Amino acid sequence: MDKSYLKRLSYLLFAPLLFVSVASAETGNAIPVPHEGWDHLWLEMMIDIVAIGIIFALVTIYLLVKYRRKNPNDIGEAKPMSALSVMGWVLIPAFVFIADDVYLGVKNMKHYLEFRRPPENSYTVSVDAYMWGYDITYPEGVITSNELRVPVGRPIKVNLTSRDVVHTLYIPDMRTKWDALPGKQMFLWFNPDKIGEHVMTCTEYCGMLHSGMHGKIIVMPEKEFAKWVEENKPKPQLQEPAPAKAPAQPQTEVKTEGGKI
Ligand SMILES: [Cu+2]
Repeated sequence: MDKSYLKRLSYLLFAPLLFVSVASAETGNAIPVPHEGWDHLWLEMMIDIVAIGIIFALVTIYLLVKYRRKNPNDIGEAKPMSALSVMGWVLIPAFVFIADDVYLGVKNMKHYLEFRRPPENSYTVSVDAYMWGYDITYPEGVITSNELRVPVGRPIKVNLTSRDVVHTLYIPDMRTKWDALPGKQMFLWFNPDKIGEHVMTCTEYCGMLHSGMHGKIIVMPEKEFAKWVEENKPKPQLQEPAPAKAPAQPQTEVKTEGGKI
């Protein structure tokens, strides 16, 4: 086979791999927003599938029309193909699929690694799942049930466990979900980048009232959140003053009828 053809084919095969590595390079130190990344990846996947589907459909339609039987007596004849055209027909379509899969797979892995690596300045809360709700403990000592309040723009790490059976903490708007297992500490994190409310819910069937096991996440401006924490954190107990010690009595002599004791 012509060597220059093979050389050109190898460029064609490896160029997208270079593109993949550039696409997956880190883009700076900004805190990632995983839910935007997942949405972007989903959109890209849909566009790729549609584009590839249209290209393949057009080629198929073209071949069907070009090689259709034009009169009832036509008998098809198989024209021998050159080795080059056989390789082209096999390798090019396969390569289009594989290159796209590799590209999407690398981006998927990048988002997954972000999703499992909470940023260092995360605000950390503990969530205890139980039949059928969530208890949330904040680092300042505030405890809430089925309502997680968080400051906007700060990554939130959730330490997750369960008191009884297997549950899940699923936050659809944040594109994140993890199991809460009894006796085990799990975690997830998300970046609430806009003020608003979001649903959190259990997606692991956990008994009679599983469908009622949900709550909300309230993303608040930072100052309002700090005020809320201040108002709700446990107040230090006022200690009653210790009773003053009775002054030492001067020793007196007790006299009895019989004289001194
Ligand atoms: Cu549950």
